[in-house]
Amino acid sequence: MSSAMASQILPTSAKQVLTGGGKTTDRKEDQLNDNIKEVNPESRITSDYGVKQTNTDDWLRITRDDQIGPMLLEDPFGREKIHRFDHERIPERVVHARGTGVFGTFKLHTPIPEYTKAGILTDTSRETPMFVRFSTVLGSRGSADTVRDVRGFALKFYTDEGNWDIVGNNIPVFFIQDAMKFPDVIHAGKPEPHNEVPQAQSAHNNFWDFQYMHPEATHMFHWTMSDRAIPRSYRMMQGFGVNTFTLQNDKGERFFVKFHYTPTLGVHSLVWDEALKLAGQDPDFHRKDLMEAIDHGMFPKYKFGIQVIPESGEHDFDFDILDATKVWPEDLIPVRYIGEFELNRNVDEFFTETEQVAFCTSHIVPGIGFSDDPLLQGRNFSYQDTQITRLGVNWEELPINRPVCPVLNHNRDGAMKHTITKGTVNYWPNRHQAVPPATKEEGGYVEYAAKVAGLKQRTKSAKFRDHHSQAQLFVNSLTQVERNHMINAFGFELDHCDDPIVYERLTQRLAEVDLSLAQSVAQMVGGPVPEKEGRPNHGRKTKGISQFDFVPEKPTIATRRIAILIADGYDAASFNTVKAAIKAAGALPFVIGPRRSEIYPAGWDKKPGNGVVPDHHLEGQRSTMFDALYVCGGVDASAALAKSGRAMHWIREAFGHLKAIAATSEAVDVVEKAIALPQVSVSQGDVHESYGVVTLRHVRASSLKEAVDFAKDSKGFLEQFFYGLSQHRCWAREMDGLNTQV
Ligand code: HDE
Repeated sequence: MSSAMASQILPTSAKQVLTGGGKTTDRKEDQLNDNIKEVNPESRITSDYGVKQTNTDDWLRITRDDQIGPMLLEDPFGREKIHRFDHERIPERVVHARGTGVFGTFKLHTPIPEYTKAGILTDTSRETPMFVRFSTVLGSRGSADTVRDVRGFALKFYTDEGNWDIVGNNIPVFFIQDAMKFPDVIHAGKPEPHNEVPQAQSAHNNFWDFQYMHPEATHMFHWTMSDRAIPRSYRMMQGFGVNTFTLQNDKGERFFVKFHYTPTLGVHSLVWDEALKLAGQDPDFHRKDLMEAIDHGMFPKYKFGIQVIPESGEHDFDFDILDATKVWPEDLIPVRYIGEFELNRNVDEFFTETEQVAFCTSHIVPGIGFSDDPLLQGRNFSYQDTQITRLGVNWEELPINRPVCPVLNHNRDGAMKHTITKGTVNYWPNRHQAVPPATKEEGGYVEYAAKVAGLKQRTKSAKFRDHHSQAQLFVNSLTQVERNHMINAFGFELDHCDDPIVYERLTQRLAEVDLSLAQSVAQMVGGPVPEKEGRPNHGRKTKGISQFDFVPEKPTIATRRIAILIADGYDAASFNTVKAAIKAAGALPFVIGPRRSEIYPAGWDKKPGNGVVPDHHLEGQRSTMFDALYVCGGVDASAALAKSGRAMHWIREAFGHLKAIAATSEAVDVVEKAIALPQVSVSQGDVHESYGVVTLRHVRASSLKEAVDFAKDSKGFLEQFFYGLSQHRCWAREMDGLNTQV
């Protein structure tokens, strides 16, 4: 095999080995590289114990006169191959089984020594390597990415003082206040016990039965019925540590803290119909989206922020700050952004990195501590325990989990121990003074000396019993668009419950939060429509709840996927201009034709090289996989597209999913045929815009001069098209009821 051939088929890491590899600026990457098996043109298949094999296809067997005889148990290679295969699977995570991971780097820009002595939060010269795993909660490892669910957003910082994990979600609150309820909420959400239905869905009797029976879930289930539970991309999703942690400074003072991470691309979601379709059309949609962006060098970035409350302020609020079913409203406690992380490297191997990565909320570093948040306290027990079941007791020696700082102690043995510790003693204290604990001055972790006194009992403080105020705060803070989506989400979920007691009671619970919401849902799903509010709505709102609060300051279409529809006879000038402009704006153009072989422009011979080979064909992909659509003109191309039911469906569906659509010359007729465009609302020269559909009718570029003219004309056209896309979706289309043609 030539090295050129090898570099085509080998994974990135192996390519690095072939091309010399070398040290990077990332300590974790260097450490991982030491574990990478070298693959080079001289590599040959060996058994696991190192013997080169000549045949890996035929089991050793008896043959006679070209007749096949019995296989021999003796064959060590045959047995090794099958035995290894039989044991390839490890238990999937009991929750968050479906996920994807990437590497990244954290950089601090604003040190906070006033709150903490943690090096990662005080030293701006550091670049801390990270591993991040995104996940859904309920589905199995093979389930679809776009289902309605909470998303896990777990961070592992490989700091100089040890690993620090924030095992967060994309929703800032949780269903339960006490870890002891976790098996119940998860059992209720997972497939039902009698038939293992449904997969990766909360739309079933048991889930909603539990939500009603367990009122502390009220706030959280409003979040999961909002658009937060159907993100457009992991790159456009917030993350939250959810639990209340503490920070401790050099003076020994302690502060309560919540961690936030906010994407620079804004917070955006799919629309529900699109999410449903994608679950079948491209179950890997989110993981592919993330890998694609990183492969293109479009590294997702997130601002890292903190909300801080001094220890003395613990009881200053009408909610308990240790209650994970409550947010700390941003109007009261603003988020202060102190750093940024970017995700910049895809894994080399999914199993050894993403599947074997293991997070623990209990993994904190000096300067960071726990609080008495009862959910956090339980989590601190659970994660270490689950990793032992999933990966074995030596899971922290696995390359992906290993800290970048020295690890040395007297823990020993257990299955699959890798490291070899020299020395004659494995206990402390010992006569050699070998491996003593560290002092504070040496960077040892010193627990905060908290005073604790009280009664031992199974109860929580009174503020923990208010389950409605923040649910109201959430609903009140949504925009009309978001509220409508939430009503439809409740409608969908409760429609999948066939036990009337489940959906009837749930709508009664909704009336304790917002009467008109409850009425709308009850009308959709059946059962008595509540007439009276269960309790008065306090009417308060706060920022940081609505996704519209996170629109990037400067409109951007960076990283967005734009489909360009063409057919034979397309107009090359407009095609080239628009495609180049999309790239220049940092977005990704994808050419879609009736076939994935060369498509020829108007006025050119159908000779290889004169046209363009599309990235996909109309049947191979769907509009759901793109953020916007440009339909390119040309007489023959437009006639062909207008005749294609699938092309019509692409346009209609993109319109129904509120996406920006643009068309030039004859393609304007194609778009108008597909969708009943309402009256043109904005018209600027030849450019017309109506409900996010931007058209430029008079383009003809049969000559160079005309092509240049088009490039000039297209300025307003492209600006409007791109602006529409930067707003993510055309909400006016939905508000005015025009999106029904999906
Ligand atoms: Fe988890 N959770 N969890 N969880 N969780 C796990 O640990 C658990 C909770 C979260 O990408 C498990 O390694 C308990 C809240 C994420 O590998 C397990 C309680 C939040 C991930 C576990 C909670 C999370 C997990 C399963 C209630 C948001 C995926 C596999 C006290 C802040 C991490 C594993 C990854 C995974 C237990 C509640 C987030 C069983 C007992 C609240 C992102 O240990």
